Amino acid sequence: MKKIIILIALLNAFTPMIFAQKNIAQDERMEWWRDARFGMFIHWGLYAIPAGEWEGKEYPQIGEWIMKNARIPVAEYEKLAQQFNPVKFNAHDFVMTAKNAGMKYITITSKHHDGFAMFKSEASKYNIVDATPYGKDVIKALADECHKQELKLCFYYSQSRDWHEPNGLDNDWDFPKERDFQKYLDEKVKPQLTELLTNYGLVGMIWFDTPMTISEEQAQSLKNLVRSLQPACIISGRLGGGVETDYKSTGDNVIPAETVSGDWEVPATLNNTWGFKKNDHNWKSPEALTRLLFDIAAKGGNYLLNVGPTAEGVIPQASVDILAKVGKWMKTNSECIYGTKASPYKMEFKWGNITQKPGKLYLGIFNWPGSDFYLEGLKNKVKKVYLLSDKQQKVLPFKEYYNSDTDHHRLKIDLPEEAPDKVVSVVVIEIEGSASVETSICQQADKTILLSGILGEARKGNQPAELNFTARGGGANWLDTGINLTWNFKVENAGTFKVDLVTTETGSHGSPVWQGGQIIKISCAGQQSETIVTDDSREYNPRSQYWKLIHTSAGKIKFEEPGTYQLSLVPENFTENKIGFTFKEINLIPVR
Ligand code: H79
Repeated sequence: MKKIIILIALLNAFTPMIFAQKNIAQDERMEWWRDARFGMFIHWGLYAIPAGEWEGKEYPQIGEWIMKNARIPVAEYEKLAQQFNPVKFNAHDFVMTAKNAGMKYITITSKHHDGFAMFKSEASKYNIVDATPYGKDVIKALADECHKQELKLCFYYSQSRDWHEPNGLDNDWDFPKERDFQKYLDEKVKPQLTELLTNYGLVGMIWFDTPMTISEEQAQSLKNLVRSLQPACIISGRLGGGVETDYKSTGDNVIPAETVSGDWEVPATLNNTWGFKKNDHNWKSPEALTRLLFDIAAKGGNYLLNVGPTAEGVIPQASVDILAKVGKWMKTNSECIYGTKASPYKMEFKWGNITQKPGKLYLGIFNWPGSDFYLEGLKNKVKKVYLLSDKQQKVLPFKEYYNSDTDHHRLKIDLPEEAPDKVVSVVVIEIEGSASVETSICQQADKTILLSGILGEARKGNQPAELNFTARGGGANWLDTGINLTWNFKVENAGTFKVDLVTTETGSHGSPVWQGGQIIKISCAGQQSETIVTDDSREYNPRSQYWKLIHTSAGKIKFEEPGTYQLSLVPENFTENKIGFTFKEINLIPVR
């Protein structure tokens, strides 16, 4: 009997609907997304009206959180709907802004934490068609335009937080008492997801966010619903309940330090907010964004970059202009982004990073070296080298070196003196076979030795310890006494080297201000040095993707002869309020 009931339930769940022709394999579902690499996030909702200010007070945090940050009662916040009239909204403009930037998909907030639906919904009258003077379904207009222009349309949907509903999570100012979360899932979330996956054609993805306490069973039921309605629809990384999704999402604005396998995406802001804030003009530069796009692709991820339209329905001009500049670079260089795979190396380089396609490496050079350029550690035979921006593909001279003592490969390329592109110049290397690289740390052509934090081995006593890095640096748990970080590396040319200890500004979420003053002990080749890390008292801003490298001189080391050496770093006096040590790397620089 039980089996029959389960069977019926299953049949029901998979009742063929318009888009549910078959079960689709993961690879097939992810194909367009893996090729795309670059998408547009749109945070648009009622929060665009207050735009960061409530009752004369400005709120410094992210704009779409104003309802919670100002503890606005539902009855007050709801009234914003009566003012929401985005008459300047034009779906074509949104889509063209994305297309001109080279973006291949759009992910728009269909319902954010404030609970307001930007689409027509039978499940809740609190939606753009039924509750605003505007009265039109902007999601429908955007869906139609995306289908016409062959951009994938994806929906952000806040599945757990809903500050409008007594049974949704996280509104503790109107609804401090117990809630029936399951009832909210059944009566709002599931019906609305069904609407989104039924009324707007093929949906590229549902982007869930902030799962909070959603259970495994509840999350699984949302997943089943999406799968049953549109098997080709991707489910993003923040569903919750430990349920497997189609890819992983990094933290907001968090860029990994190294190449990461599998499918993942960085959701990121253009300024310091997602939803529009009238006074936030802290825009990232097009140059920085272009480099981030390349770097994220090189580490194996997608970049989902946000715009926050105004209450009138326009994307801020500053955002449009910045994205157009990224798009200008993409027009010449998109071959090194679309459909590429992560770098064969684990680490980024001082000069930039690498993407690849079968038989080709794309070197994205941010810091142009002048004429002599060296790529260390590539084992493949090189067939041809040229600039991606050069339509003629004029051959750049190159020479391959191999040192059998150290088993080290080095490729020298003669580049033009001047960078072809001030932001990211792309050098194409055609290789034989699939890319294969050395994993050991070797001395570079200029004789420096780079000990990246991420390549270090963390130990507590003799036990392995965890390392935690993002692009801005990191380290081990420095408060854990007995922690040390070691590197093994090969020295080809002996001599004396300066030890350059590199950290980045400020600390972690727990200690927002850089304290400085920590003592770092370094030992290598029987020599020891002790260094006090320099103070830098700027504020930590998790939404900023800029950081300053702080160089601290940590003495000298002499290598008497070539060979394999070990260096270890030991933190000495870390305490709760001295944890602001965001470690990046150590450079061993030859003293001439
Ligand atoms: O949709 C965007 C954000 O609104 C959402 N995710 C991205 C994609 C998001 N939800 N929660 N968070 C991000 C992180 C929450 C940060 C918080 Fe705070 C810190 C909540 C409370 C303290 C920022 C500062 C918001 C309120 C104060």
